Amino acid sequence: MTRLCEQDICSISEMLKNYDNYLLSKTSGRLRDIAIRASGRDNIDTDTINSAKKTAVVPLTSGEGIIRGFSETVCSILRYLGADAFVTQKTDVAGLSQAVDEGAEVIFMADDLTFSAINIKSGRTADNGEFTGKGYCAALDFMSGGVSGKNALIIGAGPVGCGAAQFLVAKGACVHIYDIDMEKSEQLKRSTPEIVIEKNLPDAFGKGVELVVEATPSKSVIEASYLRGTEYIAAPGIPLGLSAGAVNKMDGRIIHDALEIGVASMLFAVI
Ligand code: 2YC
Repeated sequence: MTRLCEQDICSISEMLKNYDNYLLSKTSGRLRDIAIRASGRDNIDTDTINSAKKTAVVPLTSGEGIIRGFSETVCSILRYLGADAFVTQKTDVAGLSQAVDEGAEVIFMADDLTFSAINIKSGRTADNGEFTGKGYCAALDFMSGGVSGKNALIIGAGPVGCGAAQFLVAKGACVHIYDIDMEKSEQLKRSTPEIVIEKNLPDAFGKGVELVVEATPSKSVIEASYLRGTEYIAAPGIPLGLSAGAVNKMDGRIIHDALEIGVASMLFAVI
C-alpha cells in the first residue's frame, strides 16, 4: 500500500466542489452518487443517507506517524458529504476515547497498514482498499453507462483490485485479472471463480478490453501502445499508473484521485 504524502492531499479540501463537478461531467454521477452505488446499499433510505452522522477522524501516531493534513482532509471530505465530522484533538487511544465521549457514531482512522471506518453503533466496518476498488468501479459504472456485459481488466490483485473484482462481477462484467505475482491472481480466483487470469499484460489488452482498473503502486504500468483510446480507465493506484503517452491518448477518460472516492465510499458503506 502506498503511503500518501502531504503533497498528494494538500489541495483536496479546497478543490472538493470542483472535483465533484468534474466527476459529474466525466461520469454523470456526483461523488455522493458514486459512493452510494459503491456501498452496495442503493436501497438505503434517504433519512439514513441524509442524517448528519457524528463522525470522528482520529489521528494515529504509530509506525511512520501522522501525515500532515491527512485527518483534516478526510474530515473535509466527510463534511462535504453531509457528515457531522471532526478531528479529535487527542491521538491514538486517547483520541478514540475522546471520539466516543463526544458522541461519535462513526470513526475513521488509519495506521501504516490499514485505513478503516467503523460504525460503533451498528458494528459496520469498511476498509479503504476494498471500498476504493468498489468506488472506482461504481464511477466506471456511471461513466460507461453500465459495466454489465463489458470486458474489464483489473491490474493488481491487492485489496483495491479485489474490491474492484467483487463489484464488477456482482454487476455482470466479464472480469480479467493481471498481477505481476501470479499467486495473488490465483488467490483472487479462488474467492471469485468467475474471473479470468491473465499472464501477460499486452496480450490481456489485446482481447478487446473496455474497462480498465489500474490498482498497483507502480508508475507507467499502462503504455500508450496497449490502448485504443476508447476504454474507460479507473486508476486508484498511487502514483498514477499510466505513462504520459497513455494519459494523452486517453484524452481525459481517466478517473484518478488520492482519497476522495475511497473515503466517500467508506462513509456510505458504514452509515
Ligand atoms: O495521520 C495519520 O493518522 C496517519 N497514521 C495516516 C497514515 C495513512 C497511511 N496510509 C496511506 O497513506 C494511504 C491510505 C490512505 C490508503 C492507501 N495508502
